[in-house]
Amino acid sequence: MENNNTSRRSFLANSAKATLAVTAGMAAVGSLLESCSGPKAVTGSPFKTGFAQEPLPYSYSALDKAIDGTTMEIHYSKHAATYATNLNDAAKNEGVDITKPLEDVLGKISKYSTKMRNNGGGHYNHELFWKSMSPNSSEKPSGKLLTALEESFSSFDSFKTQFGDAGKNRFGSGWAWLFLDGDKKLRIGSTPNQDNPLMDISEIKGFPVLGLDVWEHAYYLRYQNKRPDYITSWWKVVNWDFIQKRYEGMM
Ligand code: MN3
Repeated sequence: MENNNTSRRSFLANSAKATLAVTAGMAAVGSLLESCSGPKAVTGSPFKTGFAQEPLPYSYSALDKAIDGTTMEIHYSKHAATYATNLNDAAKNEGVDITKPLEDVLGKISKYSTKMRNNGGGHYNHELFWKSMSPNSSEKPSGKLLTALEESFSSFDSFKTQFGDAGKNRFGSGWAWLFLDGDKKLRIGSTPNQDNPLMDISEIKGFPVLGLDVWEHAYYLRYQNKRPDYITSWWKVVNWDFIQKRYEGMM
């Protein structure tokens, strides 16, 4: 009798364990599916962007080896300035505290208007873009960023090709991105219009390390329809010192 009770108890205990094991297994599959559905968003970035346009860190004509001064002037003082104005207008209408980082809004952009999405993204993307260029480009990163690019994309040249392709293949207007996913892995992707990987509605999610504007307004005066030529020239003015600091600040 005692033996029967013992074996019944042990059967029940084993069934409970089996149920737990199955449940744990399902949870594991669940989290695996979740991780397969796309890169996780990066949280806790030390980088913060304000709502006002910062001064351009060089003259309009300083990047002439890649981008002419007239394009830079129109781009910064008209296109980007308009995004900043419209962003502040949307923030006022939608009760957004502009003393807080813009990143907070972009992370939950689905809760705001299309005006906030287009202009919040437009402002953030351009603020990053201006800083990502310099007349004194080293034309290649070094240190941890170079190592990570080589590990992720097999070589620096291969990274450039893949990033360039993301820009060339973006249909219509948008951006090419090098970004860090939630596992701190470097990835390449692109977004339409003024979306970016910080946005909760974006197909690619993570923290932007380097972004390239492939809207026609960024290159049309000198390059007309030849977006690939613009991208090839653009590498001459990438501010790798800044991009490296950005990358290392996130690691
Ligand atoms: Mn632009």
